[in-house]
Amino acid sequence: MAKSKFEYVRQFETDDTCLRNCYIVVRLDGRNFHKFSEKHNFAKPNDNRALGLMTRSAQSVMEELEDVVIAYGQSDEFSFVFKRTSTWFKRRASKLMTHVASQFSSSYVFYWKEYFAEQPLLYPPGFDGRVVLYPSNRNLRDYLSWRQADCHVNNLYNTSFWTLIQKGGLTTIQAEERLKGTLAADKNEILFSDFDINYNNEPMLLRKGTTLIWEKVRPNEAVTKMVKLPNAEEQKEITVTRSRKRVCPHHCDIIGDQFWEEHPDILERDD
Ligand code: DGT
Ligand code: MG
Ligand code: MG
Ligand code: MG
Ligand code: MG
Repeated sequence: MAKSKFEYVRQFETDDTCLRNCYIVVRLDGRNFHKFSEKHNFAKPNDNRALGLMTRSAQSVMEELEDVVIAYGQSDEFSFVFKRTSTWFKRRASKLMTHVASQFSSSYVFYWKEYFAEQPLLYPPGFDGRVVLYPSNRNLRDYLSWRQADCHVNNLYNTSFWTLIQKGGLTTIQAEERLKGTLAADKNEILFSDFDINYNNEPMLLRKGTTLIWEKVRPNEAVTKMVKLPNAEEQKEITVTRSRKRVCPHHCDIIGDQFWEEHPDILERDD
């Protein structure tokens, strides 16, 4: 077909192909969730409905898009890791990122009612996205460790802050003052001696965030299928084993080696 004289405008498109061999991480973050959480009466410091909805939306991203091997979320953010050999959308960063962001956002609205039965959705939420490439398993694990450490630091602070207010009767300004300059050990101590709260007994979901991975439902269920063999006229019944997989949430430590040793299929070899 003859090209129109307008075709040249394609050349203005920039190449954003992600470097080969790298894990492609797309991180989404809720836009102005400070306000969104206030307007929708999120419980402080953590709202289980909101966390559940984030996880449900991330699950939808993994089920609908190809090649996401692990996702990690906390607060109003979720990171999605595409396998390093993925060729989905020719590894074009903008395609991958926008598909993740739009699938996530529409799912967040679609599933809202399942999590916030009594609370109407007052306006359309948005999520920003970014793409980061990690060339080695160490870099990728350090990235995920960084996000989980962030979850821990923020949750310890927020738990202490809101306990001082909700149980200690302090104002927000007094609570901020009380926590100024405190280290993790000090916050643990405040929670323990003043409020009888052992931070380590707080729910794993809140301390560790949510990790989603693919797991086999049942070890290789056998299915009988009619197939036409390549050089035969008739069909033949054969038995194939199909491993059905499902996205499963974990709320465990992903900084140490144990999780990775227990799930050796998530990462591809470095060489
Ligand atoms: P941004 O990301 O720059 O558009 O602005 P924000 O406001 O989304 O800031 P960000 O992402 O650094 O912080 C997340 C906000 O969301 C923070 O104000 C606390 C709020 N948030 C997230 N999860 C919860 C929750 O479970 N309960 C409550 N009350 N607030 C939450
Ligand atoms: Mg932000
Ligand atoms: Mg945000
Ligand atoms: Mg955030
Ligand atoms: Mg199209």
